[in-house]
Amino acid sequence: MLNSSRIDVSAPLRELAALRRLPVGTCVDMAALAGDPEYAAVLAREFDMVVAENAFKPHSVWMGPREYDFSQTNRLAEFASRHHMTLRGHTLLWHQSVPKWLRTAPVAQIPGLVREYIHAIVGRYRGVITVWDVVNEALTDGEASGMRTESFWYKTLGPDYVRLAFTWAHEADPDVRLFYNDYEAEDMGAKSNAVFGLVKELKSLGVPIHGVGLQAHLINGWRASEDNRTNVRRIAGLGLEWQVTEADIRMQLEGNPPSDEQVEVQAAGYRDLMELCLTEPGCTGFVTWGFSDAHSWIPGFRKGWGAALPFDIHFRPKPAYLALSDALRGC
Ligand code: 9MR
Repeated sequence: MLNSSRIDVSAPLRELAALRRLPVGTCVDMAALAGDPEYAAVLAREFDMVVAENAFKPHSVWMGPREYDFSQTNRLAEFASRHHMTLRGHTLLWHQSVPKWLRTAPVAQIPGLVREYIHAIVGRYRGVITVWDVVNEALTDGEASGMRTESFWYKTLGPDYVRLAFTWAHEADPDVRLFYNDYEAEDMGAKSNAVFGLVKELKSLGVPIHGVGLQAHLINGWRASEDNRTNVRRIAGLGLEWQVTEADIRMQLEGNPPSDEQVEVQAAGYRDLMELCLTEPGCTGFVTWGFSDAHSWIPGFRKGWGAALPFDIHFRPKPAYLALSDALRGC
């Protein structure tokens, strides 16, 4: 399928990206990092920024009141430091990551506990984590996109919880850059309007917010459009940064290997996404949600879909990798 002689890995993405002053990152599966030396080697070779796929989420760290398990987070921080990588923090408050024990805590205690937790984890990685996704996916899908009122955080901390979370994170580390992160907000539309409205309001209230994470979980065939440009320009127009935070481009496989055509179409999508970041104002990072098709959330969550990442299951670079590399080289 691949003509590997076309693919030049002599200049890893992180070297090319450094010349463009763009951090290039990926999420890390801690089990793969511990168990697969090839995974660790490709990760260290290609990327200069890492984010934990799951290890920094509250349900992984927050074991009880004032009880934190930093063993995995420390491992990732050590790996990042050893390989001269920066670390993104993902995430402080997400409706899908609520520690079980917290659900039965007295409601009156929850704001205090959350403030303590945010102080503990942000404080612990002060000066190490450069960007935090403070709040993840607070907004609903569909035409009437608005706050997820069913979220545990909304219900226990109140409608103002996004502002509170940013304020608490800033108290713990006044230098770390604080992001709001969401999916399907790359285009112009109801969801991205809601994201824009939320961050604009936070900015106008003087809340310490520095950027917007656009996850970019995309479907094969996606190409950048004028809408994407309009959308990121309006974010940058608020004086905010934006980053591509969870890029992958999934394709429908139904048990078959991807066709040559599918991987070429995918490469064009990756190239467009990187070019969007390189050519529009405000983009300060490009992160993929994994790098090898051997370790990706897609097949487990979207039956029949996969092959969403720039390396195949054997860690061989795909045309998508070459496309990212070409975009970074400006050719
Ligand atoms: O890829 C992650 C998967 O391994 C986890 O089981 C899941 C739930 O914690 O989260 C996935 O990552 C999500 C990310 O944290 C937020 N945006 C959507 C990502 C894919 O579902």
